Amino acid sequence: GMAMSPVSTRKDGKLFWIISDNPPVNALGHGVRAGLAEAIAKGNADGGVKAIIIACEGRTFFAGADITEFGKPLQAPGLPEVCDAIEASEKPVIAAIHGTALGGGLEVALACHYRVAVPSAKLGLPEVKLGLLPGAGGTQRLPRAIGAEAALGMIVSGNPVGARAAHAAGLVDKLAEEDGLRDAAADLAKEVMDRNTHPVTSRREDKIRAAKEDPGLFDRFRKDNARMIRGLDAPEACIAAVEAAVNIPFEKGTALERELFMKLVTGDQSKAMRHVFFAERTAQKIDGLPKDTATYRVEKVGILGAGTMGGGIAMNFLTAGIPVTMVEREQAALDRGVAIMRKNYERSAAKGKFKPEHVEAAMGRLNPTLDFEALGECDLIIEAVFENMDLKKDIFSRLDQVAKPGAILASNTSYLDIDEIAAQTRRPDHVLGMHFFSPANVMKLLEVVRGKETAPAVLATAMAVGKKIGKVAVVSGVCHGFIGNRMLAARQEQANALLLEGATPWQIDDALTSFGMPMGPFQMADLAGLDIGWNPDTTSSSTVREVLCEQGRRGQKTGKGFYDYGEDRSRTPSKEVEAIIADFARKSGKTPRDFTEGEIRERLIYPMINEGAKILEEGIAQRASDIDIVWLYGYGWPAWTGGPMFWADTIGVGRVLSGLERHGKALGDDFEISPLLKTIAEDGRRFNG
Ligand code: 3H9
Repeated sequence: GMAMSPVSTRKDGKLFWIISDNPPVNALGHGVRAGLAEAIAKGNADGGVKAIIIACEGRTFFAGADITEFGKPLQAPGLPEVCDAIEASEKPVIAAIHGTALGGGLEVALACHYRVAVPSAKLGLPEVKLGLLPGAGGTQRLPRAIGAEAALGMIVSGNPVGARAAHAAGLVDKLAEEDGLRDAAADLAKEVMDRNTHPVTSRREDKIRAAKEDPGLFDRFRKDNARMIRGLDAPEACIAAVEAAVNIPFEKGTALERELFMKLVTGDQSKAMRHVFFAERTAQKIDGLPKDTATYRVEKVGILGAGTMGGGIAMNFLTAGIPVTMVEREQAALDRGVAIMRKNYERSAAKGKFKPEHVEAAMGRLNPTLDFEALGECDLIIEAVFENMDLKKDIFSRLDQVAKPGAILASNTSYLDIDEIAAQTRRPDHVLGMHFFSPANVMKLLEVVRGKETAPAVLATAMAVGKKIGKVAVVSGVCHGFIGNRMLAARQEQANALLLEGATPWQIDDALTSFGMPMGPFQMADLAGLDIGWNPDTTSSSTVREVLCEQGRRGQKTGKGFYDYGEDRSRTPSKEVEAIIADFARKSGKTPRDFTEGEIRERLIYPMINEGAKILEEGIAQRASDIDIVWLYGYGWPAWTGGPMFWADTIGVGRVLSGLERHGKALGDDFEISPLLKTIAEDGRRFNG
């Protein structure tokens, strides 16, 4: 009944307030929709009411439909009906917007006759990021409010705009003072309540006229954004719906929108992308740790090493406003590192991602020094020197000497045993791994490696720090390579074996890029440099990679590796490399054969899933969705498949098992199928619940 409704109403003279209070983000679940519909009817039925205002309590205006309701039977009223009822209200309805008016939230606002917002508010239609299109009239009303071209940009990117920009575009009618939203809404209501007519977005024609006269707009947009929308179903649906807004009547346009929405919401891509949305948030939760576990203050960060990783890691903190002391052993290395950081910032500024004055502000927070003792004042110290256990052990025992009591000591190691490193200190409870992914200032993943003795508060602090610098942090236990690189190694082993069995590097890479990965293992190797860990003094032609290095093919930086590279870094398959591989295979007694793309893909991806299952059964990852997040944000796994474990769920874990069994011996003498994977397959269950 109404008593439990998250929506309440209040009469204030001639004004009728409709207030939603549905924490945390005022999602438009069934209760809110029913409450809104009832309240609009009530306001219209009351003869004394002249204007209606919709506002929200808590941190935000409606942030969208309730995503947890998707995939379940709809409980009436649906959001499109609620929006239509708002728009059909005889009395003007004013939306009072703070926080984020997103998705269904902006659709409600668009159905209102007027919109007032505080300057800090953000407005957007992010449905595309969930594999959807706005399904409550947004694709039809937004173009009518701001024009088709601007609407395409917002709907297909899914990125919100600030209230000031929205005001300039005509999406917001009035900007309020930051703390004066309700007053401003009431003022506007009083100003308009005696007018005879009010703007009805669905009836507007003025803003879509330009697109009617320029029908080529849509194909141009498709072409210009081909890269961004590759592989995805939702963007094309968004474009088609906006095109309909321009060309056919509103009622027909909304019918098309509805049809497209239903198709997408029940499809695999949107299911996967909704999984990603919740997986990202679930990753923050640490088993056995209360949500309110106290954290340490991190106001000053130390970074040891000014190389590519150290510099990239430092930039995250500087950008977030946190001062960094960066220590190197030699002035030249320090200068080089600082110069690269500055260049990276300036490049971002040139691309418009950063204001020039922010470059100076960020660099101004950096204290580059050769003085190891300067780390003594830091709350968190991250070691980012090269991968060598003896070196790291030495560094951690020295860090333990200079770091202040309570300081957290973290290693950016990608493979090494954190417990062994922690044992070098008198504070193993204050040691953990913080593993960033290259380029560290760009990739969103942070693996937080929990040592045997890492204290809860230390773990919670590292997770909070990750969030503060805009990363998605995932907890991993200690093992060789942690979650991400351990699975990468399983894939690499198969890639190397496939080469000798007759698959070419380009076939192998293509099998992954056509799946949606940004690059394959051999493109990745060329980019990183084939000579990482290669020693010209001890090289013995024992792997294809060694032979390539011996012949001067050391990757992109030498113009050739597995591929040949042009001046513009364009990549072409190399006959020379094919000959080297064939020769190598012959010497190892292998007879090359042909492979289909499907077989290559199975050989590469199924063993990764198997490794993921082992990571789960050993308790290295807390949950399958954490593994998905690692691959999505650390390696660019395509979001529309939901990550490796969710993809396995989608195609069926049984299919993965039978594939692994079918490949049998080819997977290697040491290859073992994970007992967990086997059980899940045999029970017909899923990794992700
Ligand atoms: C849509 O609207 C479709 C319509 O066009 C058509 C309908 C017919 N539903 O992110 P946070 C939860 S599609 C359910 O940590 P922040 C979230 O899981 C929707 N739950 O906070 C988390 O739960 P927990 C279009 C939701 O301050 C908690 O709220 N809208 C929803 O960092 C806090 O979230 C979107 O895509 C939801 N819609 O960021 C917007 N939203 O605490 C999605 C959040 O248990 N939301 N939760 O882990 C966001 O982008 C961010 O949550 C927001 C706040 C920016 C609002």
